[in-house]
Amino acid sequence: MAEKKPNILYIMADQMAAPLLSLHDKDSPIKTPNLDRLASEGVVFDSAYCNAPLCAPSRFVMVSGQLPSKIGAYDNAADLPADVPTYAHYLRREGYHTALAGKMHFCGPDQLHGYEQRLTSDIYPGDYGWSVNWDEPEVRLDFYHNMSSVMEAGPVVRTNQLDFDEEVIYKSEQYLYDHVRSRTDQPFCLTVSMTHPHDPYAMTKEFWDMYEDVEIPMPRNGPIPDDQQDAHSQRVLKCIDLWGKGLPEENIKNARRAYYAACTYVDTNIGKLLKVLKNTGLDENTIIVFSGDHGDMLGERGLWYKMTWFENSARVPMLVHAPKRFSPKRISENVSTMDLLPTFADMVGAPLVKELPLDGVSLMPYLTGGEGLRTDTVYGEYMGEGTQAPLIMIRRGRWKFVYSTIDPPLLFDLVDDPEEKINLVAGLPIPSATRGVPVKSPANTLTVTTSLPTPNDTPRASPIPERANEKNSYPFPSPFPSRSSSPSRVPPALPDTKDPAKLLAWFIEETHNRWDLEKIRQDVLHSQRRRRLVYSALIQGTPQVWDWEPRVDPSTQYVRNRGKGVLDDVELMSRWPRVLQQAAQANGIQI
Ligand SMILES: [Ca+2]
Repeated sequence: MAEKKPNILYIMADQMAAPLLSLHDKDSPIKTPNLDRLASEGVVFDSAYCNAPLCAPSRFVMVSGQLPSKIGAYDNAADLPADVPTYAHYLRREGYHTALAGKMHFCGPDQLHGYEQRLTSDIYPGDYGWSVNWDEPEVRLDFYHNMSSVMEAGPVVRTNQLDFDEEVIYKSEQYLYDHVRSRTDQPFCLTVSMTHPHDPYAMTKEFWDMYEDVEIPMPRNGPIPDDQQDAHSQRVLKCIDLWGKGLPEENIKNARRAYYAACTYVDTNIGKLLKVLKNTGLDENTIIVFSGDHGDMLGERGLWYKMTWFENSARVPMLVHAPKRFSPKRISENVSTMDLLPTFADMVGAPLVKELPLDGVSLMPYLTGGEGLRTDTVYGEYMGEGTQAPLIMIRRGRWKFVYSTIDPPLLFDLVDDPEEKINLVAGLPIPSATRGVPVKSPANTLTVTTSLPTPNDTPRASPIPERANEKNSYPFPSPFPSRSSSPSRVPPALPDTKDPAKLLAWFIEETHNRWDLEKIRQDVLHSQRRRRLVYSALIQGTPQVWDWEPRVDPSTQYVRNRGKGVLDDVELMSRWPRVLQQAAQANGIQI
């Protein structure tokens, strides 16, 4: 008999910063005993990144294995096309029951993207209302973060997010019970996606009190004066309404304590799922994967939330637990959540369709220690709020390179400077090879010729009094057009140098080979305008609702007179272990 295909339980947290967790930092005060156990028995990726430090774009990349610009994953109202293959499609083709409990932030009419069953609705809107608007970058939209999450941090009885995650975990537990009772011949891939420890920083007293006697450390890098922040961070500070303002230390500590408590809440929920796996026997053949969509600056460098490529914002926890298949180890090379689709496909033996585009690379060589491509490279793209042009990131070996056409580039040596204090290319001239056609500030280069809806036409948008600082825009040259339409997934080898000027030239060369940043910027603008127009129409008249509605058919639940059989049969089928099985086990008989 062929070996049974493994189940996959993929657990996600939202905004969980890898550098803060005890999973990745043994000195962390954050209490996550279940994750710690999984880590000690599993394969831990200590340098795992998201490919877009914002919720929806990161998740779309994660489910599809493709970079944001390939699939239109620009912001938190982007529409992932229904014909983009996801890991759910690949596994479902292989006979898997694919299900999603919790958040994935799909926007648009397809709210499933290959998941056969979605157990809950999403926590965020499924429409285009949160589109970013680069035509009017000075307008601060009402859905942008502000600092109320920090100023109001503390213990609570209940929140919107607790409503959500309690349902997510309950439905996930129930899914596992249902699976073992009615679908044991079919493998499952269940994605459990919690919204914690995402802000607001508010958690129940049960978890808040667990940090009563814990010294809550302040950020390692305190606030940087606004005018000394890098150009992108300056825009983010305006975006989150923190520009020119400070935060009281007490509020920062409360926010961090509540965040720690929320991480423990996530861990406790993971413990609940592990318990069900064990009690049902599903733990024998289930690969557990844990990761997230992005991190949280949580006050580092004076920044909060995400939207930047700094470690706290961009690095995500990642572990794979299947001790019988993959022996415990730590992986220090750079990987990303974009690699999960080919990894899941590898795990279940699903063939990838090689004619289809894919940017991720299977992590199986790291898991098994066997042969295979190890790129040690992460590519990232960010086109959401706080930007006005694509902000790309290349993480390779010890280096992290961040580039856009409107900001001075950043280069950090993560080995010598893990806290990213020194921009090695600050003030260096841009290599001559890149001096092409100068561009004006992106906000000014495009003329809107038709009367497109602006955020003021949509509900609850508000202009901010302070205009974006024109000094934020640098007259850097436009990159050359892409030299290769489909760059190889094998990245170039690192040059044997630590000379910042040489590294800058090398990374800029690769950037221009890999991306046509001006074309991407135009695509982003067009996508934004399309979505603003469609959204402004769909909120008129009878609203068109795309929010997923979990289907519950009461005629198939519990005890009914039709369909499920008589009362005794229903009780028998719903009981686990089954009475006969229990009797056999008690007598040591295999059935
Ligand atoms: Ca998120």
